[in-house]
Order: sequence, then C-alpha cells, then structure tokens
Amino acid sequence: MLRIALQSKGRLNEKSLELLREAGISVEENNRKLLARSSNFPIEVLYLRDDDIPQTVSCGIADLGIVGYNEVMERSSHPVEVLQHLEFGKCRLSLAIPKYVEYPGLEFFNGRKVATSYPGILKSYFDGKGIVCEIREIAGSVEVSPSIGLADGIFDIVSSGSTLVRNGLAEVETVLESDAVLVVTPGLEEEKMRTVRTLMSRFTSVISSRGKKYMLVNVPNGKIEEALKIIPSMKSPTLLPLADKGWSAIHAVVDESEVWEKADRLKQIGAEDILILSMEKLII
Ligand code: PRT
Ligand code: ZN
Repeated sequence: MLRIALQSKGRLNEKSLELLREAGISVEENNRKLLARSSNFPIEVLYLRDDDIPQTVSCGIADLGIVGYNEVMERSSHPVEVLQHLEFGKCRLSLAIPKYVEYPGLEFFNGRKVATSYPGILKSYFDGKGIVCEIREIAGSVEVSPSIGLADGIFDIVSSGSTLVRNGLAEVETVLESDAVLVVTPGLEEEKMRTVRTLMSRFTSVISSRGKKYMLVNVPNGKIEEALKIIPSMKSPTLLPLADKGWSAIHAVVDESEVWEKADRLKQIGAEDILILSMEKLII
C-alpha cells in the first residue's frame, strides 16, 4: 500500500484530488480526516499542510507527495526526488520593488532589505549572483512590507501579478518557475516503485489529454499529403478509405488552441465534414 501526501486545503488540494480522480483512483473526500483510503487502487491519502509535505516524504512517512516545486526547493534540507511535473498550480517566485523606484539591475539589492517567506531559495539565488542583502523572513502578507517600511523589496509567489499591482509593486526578476510536482522518498523500495510507475503513467495520460481534441476530416485522396502537413499526427496518422471512392478520412489528435486554424486551412485545400470531438483519455 502506497501513501501519498496531499495538501489538506488550499490552492493545490482540489486539483490534486481531481488528478487522482481523472486517473481512475477513487478517494473518500473528507478532508477533515487525516488519512483516506482509495477503494480501487492500493493507495491511501495523508492530508497535510503543504509546508510539511517535503519533510514527510523525505523521511518516508509518506512514500509520495504532491506539492509546489517552490516548497521542494525551499525545503532542500529534506531532499525528495521529483518524479513528474503535473502542470497545475503554475506560478513563479519573483523579486519586486515599489513601482516608482528606479531599477538599475540586480545590484539594486546590494545592501538592501528584502521580505520573503522563501529565504532559502532567495539566499542561494543572491549567493550565486554575488549580492549581499538582508533577508527578512515573514510568514504572510509579504506584499505590504515595502509600504510599511519593513523592506525595500519583496520576494514572493506571483501568478496573475494582480497582487503586486494592487500593492504598487513592479516585478523586476523571475527567480524560479513552479508548478505542482509528484515527489517520492529517495530510494523507495522496488515493489512500491512498480505501483508508483503505474500511477505516473496514468498521470501522464491525464496530463497529455488536457487541451486536446480529436479531429476527423474527409479529404480527397489527391490532397492527403497536403492535409497531413497541416495536421501532423503523434505517430503514423490513421487513414481510412470512405465508401465514396476517391475520398479518405483522417483521424488525428490536435491542440484545442489550433483547431480553428487547422480547420480553416483544411477547408482551403478541399477537405469536408470536419468533426471535432472531446477527448476523454490519451493512453500512450
Ligand atoms: O495551508 P497551507 O500551508 O497548506 O497552504 P499555503 O497557504 O501555504 O499555500 P497555498 O494554498 O496558498 O498555495 C499552495 C501552493 O500553490 C504554493 O506553494 C504554490 O506552489 C502554488 N501557487 C500557485 C500559489 C499561487 N499560485 C499564488 N498565486 N501560491 C500562492 N499564491 C499567492 C501568492 O502568495 C500571492 O499572495 O497568490 C498571490 C499572488 O497571486 P496573483 O495572481 O495576484 O499574482
Ligand atoms: Zn503553506
């Protein structure tokens, strides 16, 4: 039985459970319970604060965890192995200063004060760049620090950027890009790793089918080559002859963002009956 640590509440909780659900793993959804078993996969969920997930996985109390990459990096004294980037909870850790202050470059921070909840990442960044700066660790509301005279700048999580704008701050350096990651206890025993690999391949299927559509299009045989240049397939394309001789159907998986542009180009070369379908799963 594997044990996976998930955030008990907060930004990653719902998306982590959704990923398990889409991977066909049912978990009792009562976050007030510390532990919840899956009814159809050999895994139990341990709900924790995100800050505690790296340590819990590092020492093997949980075998796996889903946590922000930023937390993994900040808590590097509790090493874990990153197995997979899960492509949700995307954000960046950036330096920001009051927007009316001129920014000459990174040397701005020499001899200044920066407030953050991520002192570890910031210190190793400044050390690597030869910047000597006073890092003031605070737990929350980092963005108000410059306006109350606590710091000259901040180092914090940015997503849309609206929190910075609301507080009169401008982002000047991006230090780390982050998303939710699947982490594992270093050196996990092989028997458990086999189940972990099954889980990872299900996650890969879920992630790679996001934002994809299934496209079916009828093309005159003389235009197949041109059509295949417009909709390159993952492997060899599926090509089926139609009852009407001289025509074929092409099936392909395409990015949702490219559907209209591809459909327009296909029509221009004489394709007809373009059908776009939602895709449930893509198991590679
Ligand atoms: O209670 P617990 O300790 O478990 O949770 P928490 O309050 O420490 O963390 P939580 O739930 O806020 O965030 C969990 C993880 O989500 C973080 O570690 C990041 O990996 C990821 N994440 C993604 C974010 C954001 N986006 C985000 N926008 N975490 C925080 N924010 C905050 C940020 O701190 C800032 O205050 O949102 C604000 C900025 O957002 P924008 O959109 O205004 O730029
Ligand atoms: Zn936290």
